[in-house]
This record gives sequence, C-alpha cells and structure tokens, in this order.
Amino acid sequence: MDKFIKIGIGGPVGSGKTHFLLRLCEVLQEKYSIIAVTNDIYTREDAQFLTRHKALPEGRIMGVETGGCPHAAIRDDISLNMDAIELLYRKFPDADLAFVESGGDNLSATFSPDLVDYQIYIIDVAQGEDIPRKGGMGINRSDLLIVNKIDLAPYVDVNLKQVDTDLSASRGPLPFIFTNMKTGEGVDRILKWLESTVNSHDKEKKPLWSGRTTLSGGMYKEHDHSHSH
Ligand SMILES: Nc1nc2c(ncn2[C@@H]2O[C@H](COP(=O)(O)OP(=O)(O)OP(=O)(O)O)[C@@H](O)[C@H]2O)c(=O)[nH]1
Ligand SMILES: [Mg+2]
Repeated sequence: MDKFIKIGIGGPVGSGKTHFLLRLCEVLQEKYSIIAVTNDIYTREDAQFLTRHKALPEGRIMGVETGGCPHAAIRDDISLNMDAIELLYRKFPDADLAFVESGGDNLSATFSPDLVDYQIYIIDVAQGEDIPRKGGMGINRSDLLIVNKIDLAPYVDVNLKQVDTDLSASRGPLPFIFTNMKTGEGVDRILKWLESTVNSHDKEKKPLWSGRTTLSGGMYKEHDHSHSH
C-alpha cells in the first residue's frame, strides 16, 4: 500500500484499548505492515502485553512512558510519540499503518491532528449508562466510537438501547459500534470501517517528518556520527 496512515486509540482507563489493539493486529497483519506505539503513565505494560501475545512480529511495538498527564503526550507535546513512530518507521519503511494507544485518560483527551490521521475512542459499559451523555470530544467527535464490554451490561444495569439512542443523537452521522473484545463480537464491523477509511484516505498525505533528516531530540534520539572526526 502506498499510504502511511496513523490511527490513535484513546479512552478512559481500562476500557479495552489494548485488547482492541491486539485483535486488530492479529487480523490485519496478514494484509498490512503495522507498527504500534503504546502510551502508559508509569510503565510499559501494554507494549509488554502486546509483545507477549505476539500481536505483531518482533520489534514493531514500542512503549512510551508519559508520566502524569497522558493527554499531554498525545495532544500538547507529541514529540515522544512522533519519535517513537519515526523510529519504528525507519526500521520498517514498508509500514502502512501505525497505531498509537493513548494512556487511559479522561473524557476530554484528544489526539493532536499532527500525530494521527484518525481517532478511535473506546468507552465501556461498566463506566455507566450516563457516560455517553456526558460527551467530550472523544465521545462526540471521534472518527469511530467503540462501546466495549457489552457482555457486562446486565450486571451494571446499563440499557444498551438507551445508549444507542443517546449516541445517535450526540454523534449524528459519525459511526459507533458495540463490542465485546473478549469474544470478538463487533470487531468485524470495525474492520469494515477501517477498510473503507484506508481506501478513502488521501494518498498524498505523507509522514509529518518527510524531508526532516534527524529525530526531534526526544528520548529516542539516534546518534548521528556522520560529522564526527
Ligand atoms: N468483560 C469484558 N472484559 C473486557 C473486555 N475488553 C477488555 N476487557 C478486560 O478489561 C480489562 C482492561 O482491558 P485493557 O485492554 O487492558 O484496557 P485498556 O483500555 O488498554 O487499559 P489502560 O491502557 O490501562 O487504560 C482487562 O482485564 C480485559 O481483560 C470486554 O469486552 N468484556
Ligand atoms: Mg492499555
């Protein structure tokens, strides 16, 4: 594929972002060359989880530690994430898709459009029936919203029909999909969305760093010895 598309995966703590990424990678890697960056606040657990479960071949997953405010690293100062993507891209220049998983965050967290081309936001039903109504950029404006853990709805008194009505009203034409990442229910619909998004993506879009010769100077800076004596 002569495109390189970056997709952000955001959402509150524990909503299922990493399990979703695992499922995506498992299915998509036959067709696409994929790289993935995960953001954790204090650890690199998610990258380790994905590596352990062989989500992607060796070396294609990188974890970054963001510290206290995970939204800062995907929205305000994106250099840590850009450097990670760039480093992976240099290792795998045939990459078609880059996924960036945000650290678990609040409802107002969004990705900088400089970091990703599309944003997928994941909430889960166990957070409560009122969450979809509480809105925020992720719930209202993301390119795709996933409502995960539908298997738990009966245990937490969440009426999925009500959630459907609320989201139809707040999102208008923007898509949302109910899923159970444990069983894979709903994932086929996400793959359809992804396929049509990839097909309609503007071919001319280039990686942000096109023309740039060095990394930005973040923690992954490679040493350039070409000028040393
Ligand atoms: N019952 C149920 N559990 C799920 C589902 N999806 C994920 N989980 C569980 O939810 C927990 C959190 O899943 P993760 O994928 O780690 O969530 P996350 O959003 O990546 O979490 P952070 O990165 O820590 O914010 C795990 O224990 C999963 O096994 C689902 O559809 N149903
Ligand atoms: Mg995670």
